[in-house]
Amino acid sequence: MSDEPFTQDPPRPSNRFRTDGALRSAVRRLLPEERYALAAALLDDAGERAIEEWRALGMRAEQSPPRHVPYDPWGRCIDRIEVDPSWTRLVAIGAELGLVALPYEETFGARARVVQAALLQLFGAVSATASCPLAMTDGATRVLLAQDDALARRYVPRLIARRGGWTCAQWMTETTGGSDVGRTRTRAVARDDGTWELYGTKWFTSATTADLALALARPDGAESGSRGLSLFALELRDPSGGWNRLRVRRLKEKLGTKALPTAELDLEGTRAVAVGGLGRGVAKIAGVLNVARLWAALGAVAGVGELLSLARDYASRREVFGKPLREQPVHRVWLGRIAAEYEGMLLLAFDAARAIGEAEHGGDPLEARVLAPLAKLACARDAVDACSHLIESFGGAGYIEDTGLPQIFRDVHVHCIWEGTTTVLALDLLRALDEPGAMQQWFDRYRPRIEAIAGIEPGVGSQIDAALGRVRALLETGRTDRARGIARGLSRIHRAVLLAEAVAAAPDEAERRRSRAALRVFTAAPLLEEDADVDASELEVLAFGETVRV
Ligand code: MFK
Repeated sequence: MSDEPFTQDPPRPSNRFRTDGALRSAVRRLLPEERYALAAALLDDAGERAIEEWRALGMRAEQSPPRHVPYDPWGRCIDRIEVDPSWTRLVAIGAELGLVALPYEETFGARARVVQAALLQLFGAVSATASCPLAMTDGATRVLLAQDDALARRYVPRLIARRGGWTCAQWMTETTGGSDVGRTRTRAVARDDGTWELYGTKWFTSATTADLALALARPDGAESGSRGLSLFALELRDPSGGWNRLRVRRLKEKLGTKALPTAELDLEGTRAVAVGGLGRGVAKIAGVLNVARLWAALGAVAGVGELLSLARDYASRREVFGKPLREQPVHRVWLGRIAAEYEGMLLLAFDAARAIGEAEHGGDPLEARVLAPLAKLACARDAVDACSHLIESFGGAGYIEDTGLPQIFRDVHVHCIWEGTTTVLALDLLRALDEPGAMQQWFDRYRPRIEAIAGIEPGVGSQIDAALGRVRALLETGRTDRARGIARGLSRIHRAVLLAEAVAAAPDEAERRRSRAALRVFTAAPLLEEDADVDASELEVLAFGETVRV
């Protein structure tokens, strides 16, 4: 028996802009040639910094979660939320990188969100969810610019500042429901000076260290349901630095996102101003949701990309049964399948980033409206599955806390829930396609694309065509009980289209080989899993079972 001490060679992180071909080629394809060199330099630098600097900060933040200190040692109520300086630093680094500012600057124009998306791939998984306040700040900036000139002038320069700026939170969820926002109970009471006082409890407020928040409330006398809600902006601190009539009930104990301070807050007359006048609160805050949903899709993909890169490296180091894992055919096949799924979700999230950025520059609003929920629901859910496989690929080490691997898995899971669950997103997608003319327009757009694909990959072309026909037929039945299956099917169809287009656009043989393999492996699984013929009553029995007397 060997007396060698048992140690394992840990996976080594790499500069993912250099080692992740799917990421690099997506950026290259989506950026105008004259802008690619500048973006590549930024991304290469980010890839280097992620290896040690951001990772170390992220690990420290994860190990030093925020704390709520209700009283000082002398009994004074201070109600302070303390976060580790590493977390504050990560939020500042995200702002300095331009994660919030890029879409509002000139440099990359309508494709700025592609650069933002790529930076987020490198920052997202190692930064202890510092992306959360940045996402909401980005969404809030978009809403203020669209809804209220005066508030935009007052706050936007601070929100998009790369140094020393502000972050903005978004408060919707109450105990009455995170999805069913129409049940919001927070009241808004008018003051004589035209401002408002808010009274109520917000049950999940992420990033409670923000400077500004957008919150839904019901002005006294307004109708019930979501139509009676208005959107308000409030500064969390008063001019003396104390809370703006807010009380922290407690911080949440969460499955993941441990470094992120998520609180239950009481609003006790919090001073606020209406955004864009009264009314249409849900429609206004939907502007934050659509941007934050894009961030959620990208954040989920970032988790998969990070774990996949570590798993690939580990497979070269770890020996089993006399050979490195990478030489074991069963392991290669397994990682290859995950890599194909990763490439599909990466292209979908980047396509949503492209579309949203273009819509913000006067482009097609339907594409942005459809792709935001489609990317979020598909990438978030499928990332959990991929990350579950990936932590398994490390064997027991993937289940050990201080490898840092379980954290990525846990943090990815939040993307299925916040900013709308998969079901909410599927229903939102159906609602977007139900707008007058939207469904026809959306499906018409696939026609020329499928014809082009059929020219290069005939089998894939007809597979997509058949799946698209079935999704359309399901949509036309108006059956919301099948919303999740329809949405997932459409997302897989869209991914297959993007993967096929990537093959056609590959600039060289190596990239063509990789992207064709991704397409073939991805389309080897059915694009539409939902069986439209299953009887609803059978599903009901399976979902809830029957209680019997024994
Ligand atoms: C890295 C990423 C980090 C992200 C960090 C975030 C942390 C934050 C934690 C959270 O706060 S998570 C909680 C987030 N909450 C949600 O996502 C809410 C989920 N529920 C929904 O999205 C529901 O679909 C919704 C509340 C919008 C439904 O409410 P209603 O009362 O049924 O609204 P309705 O009648 O469908 O829509 C009202 C208006 O909004 C309509 O406009 P009009 O008045 O002009 O007809 C809709 O068209 C519009 N609308 C709704 N959803 C929209 C939208 N417009 C554009 N885009 C959308 N997605």
